[in-house]
Amino acid sequence: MQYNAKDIEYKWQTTWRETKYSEPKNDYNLPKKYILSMFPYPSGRLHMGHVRNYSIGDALSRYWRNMGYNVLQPMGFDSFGMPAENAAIKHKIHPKKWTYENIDYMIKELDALGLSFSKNRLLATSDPLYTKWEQEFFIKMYEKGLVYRKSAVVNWCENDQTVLANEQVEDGKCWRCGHDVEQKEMPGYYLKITQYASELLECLKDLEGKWPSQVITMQENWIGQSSGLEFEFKFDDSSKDIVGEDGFMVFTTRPDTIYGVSYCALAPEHNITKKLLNSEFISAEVKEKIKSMLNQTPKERQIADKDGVYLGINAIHPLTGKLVPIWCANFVLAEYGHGALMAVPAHDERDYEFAIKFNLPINKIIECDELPYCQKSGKHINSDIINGMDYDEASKTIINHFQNSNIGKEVTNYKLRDWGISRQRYWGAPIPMVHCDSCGVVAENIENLPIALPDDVEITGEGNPLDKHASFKHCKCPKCGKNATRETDTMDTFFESSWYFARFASDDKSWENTAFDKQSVDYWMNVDQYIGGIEHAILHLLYARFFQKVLRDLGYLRDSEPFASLLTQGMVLKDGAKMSKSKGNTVDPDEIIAKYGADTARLFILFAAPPQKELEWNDSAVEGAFKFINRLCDRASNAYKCSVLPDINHKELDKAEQYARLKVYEALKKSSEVFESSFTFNTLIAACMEALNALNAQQNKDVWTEGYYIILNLLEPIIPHISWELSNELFGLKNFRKIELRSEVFQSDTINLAITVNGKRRAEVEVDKSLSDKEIIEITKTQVAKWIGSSQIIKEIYVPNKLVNIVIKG
Ligand code: ANZ
Ligand code: ZN
Repeated sequence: MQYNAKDIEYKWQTTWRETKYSEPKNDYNLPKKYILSMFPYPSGRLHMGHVRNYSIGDALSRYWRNMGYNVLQPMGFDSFGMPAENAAIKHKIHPKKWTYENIDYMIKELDALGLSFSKNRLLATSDPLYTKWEQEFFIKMYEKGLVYRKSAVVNWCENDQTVLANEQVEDGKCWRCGHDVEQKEMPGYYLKITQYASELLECLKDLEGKWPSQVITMQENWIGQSSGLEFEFKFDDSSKDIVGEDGFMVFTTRPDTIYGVSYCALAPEHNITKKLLNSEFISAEVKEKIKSMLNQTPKERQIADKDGVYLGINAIHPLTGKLVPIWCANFVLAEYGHGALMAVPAHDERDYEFAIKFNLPINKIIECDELPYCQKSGKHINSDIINGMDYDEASKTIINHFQNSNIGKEVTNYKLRDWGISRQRYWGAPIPMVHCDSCGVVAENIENLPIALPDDVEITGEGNPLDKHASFKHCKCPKCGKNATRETDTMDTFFESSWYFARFASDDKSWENTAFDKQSVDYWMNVDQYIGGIEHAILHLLYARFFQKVLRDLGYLRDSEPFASLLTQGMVLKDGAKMSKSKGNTVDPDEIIAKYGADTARLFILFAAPPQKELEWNDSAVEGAFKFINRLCDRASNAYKCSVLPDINHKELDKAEQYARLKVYEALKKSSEVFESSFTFNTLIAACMEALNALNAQQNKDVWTEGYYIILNLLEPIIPHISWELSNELFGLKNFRKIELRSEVFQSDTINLAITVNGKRRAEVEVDKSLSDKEIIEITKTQVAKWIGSSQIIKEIYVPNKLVNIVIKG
């Protein structure tokens, strides 16, 4: 057969569309698999990273369909966000038009790859019907106290003119444009992800072995749980008068070091620091110092030398009663613990550096040779009630003492911060809140949703166009009916990607009337296999886990975790660097499809590397994939048409025929392991190639036909178009089903043995099982005669079914 990729692919893509091959069945009694690839941003064109991601997802989907499962593999677009607006500013095209035109084009590209996505459930997150439900979630979360408004210092990107979440700042730079992030105080809405910190951490344990350990560790660190003691340092009388407060709280993970405290330090943003800054008590010089620290971004502070200033006030040590000086220091984080710490320079690196610089006392309280000594092991000294104790005992004793005396308590702290979701941009979901002079901040009435984005805006790049849109901005208060103003900030687009997977799981016919149709969502959720880039290890994957739990608690969803299993695919490289427009090393998927066809592209991508690893683009390997498909077509003439597999008596076959069958069934055996756990498609493809070669080394038509049938079955998830074409010719598409292994193929009368001489592997030999140990040793000796030479044989060791080791002298 002459291989004509273009016609074949067009033909089968048409068939799949017309027969609704890719649509899941509405039969909730069938076993199901929900396979999901991370949906794309509609930037305009697919890149090779997408092709890789979706080829993996489609291979898994097709495999499970062939195994008789009801498969949901949906697709959609994460279609709100800044690039659309930036394109609008640059090319004077409306973000909506730009977005939906891109979506139309990308759908064509996805179709051209033969990806079996459900079309009924296609969605774009900028659809008003999507906005409607997420605004409802927002309001329900607000009613539950999971959304709140506050003014806070936020990450501000001047280039994108918007606030960024902590998760969206990478090394002090904007995750989108790379511009330096500034600190700016601004009001905004926050989602209380911190309320779920412990559960988010706890549930990670259940994901072990099912999610990459790297992702689990990154999330653990990001959540950053630590437990310790919190207590109040009381001021001495004169400081109390100056500040007008009793004291301040500190958090320590090392209560055992309490006798080593020689000063306390407050963050520059700490309330008490601010009070002093606005008072007459501290000198202009001290104020200058504080102001200079306030002007540093957290990132600058991290790399800056330790710096600080004495605030002229003192606290009383809770156990010794001694005076402790209070400093303001640049290494104290305003947003962690209480923004204040007890410093133990002898046993903490940062406290030590600071003490050396400002000549503060260093009290050693754990036996050690060198300072600072930051380990926990060692006996406590100079520590009154905990003298002689080790870390565990000392910690417990101090915590008990504080708790029993009611002056402190054991607490757990998290690094995780609440998620700021306000964005000062147009192309996003409006935050459904209203500001009323009489009622304050009021949630919109659910009946009024969606609060849709107006289309008639002028996008200039300066300020938020919604602020200048009178009919959007001016509204009636949902509570008192008076004139009010609508919130003009829009939501972080990660809000949309935090629940799209559950929306897909809901029957599309219900989308008008409900966020989720319970029966459908309970059947499909959770996602059996999620596939996407490791770059989402924290951001999206943490937010999605949080949403799943919130939506569960709001009664929408049942499960606690959205993604049962996660596969993070590696990057696509060319010339050793990640393919990117800026480096100019991209390969356009459309061109590869036009030249070779989608099957070649898919085969190359799945053959070149295991999916978790980086994939280096290689033109000659693409050519090789194309040649393999051609060879597969050529071989079709060796098989005959049939509707039932030939009945083969394995025992009656000759060696080459038996070997060919063995290779075919080995590939079949491998397929379940590959599709169900390891995902090393490359090894399966290699096994199919080997099987095809083995078939070619024999002439039995029955063996050919059976082998060819099975190989097409195994390759269908990878190269679907040509597999359907060839199958249809020969077998009438009957072979896309579960094929049982045949045990007799694996039963052999011979065994393979390795032969080693003095422990070094020298040869391999196939021997008849019925031979005695002695006979076997004699045969193997002749095989390695050249390594034995004239040397004396000292020992002959036979490890049954494995190897023979010959030990010689010299
Ligand atoms: C005394 C001490 C002695 C501490 C010692 C450590 C070692 P993790 O483990 O990351 O949770 N700390 C508390 N609040 C802070 C803040 N707002 N900014 C910067 N540092 C702060 O860190 C907890 C430890 O970091 C606390 O335990 C505190 O120093 C400091 F040998 O207290 B420790
Ligand atoms: Zn009102």
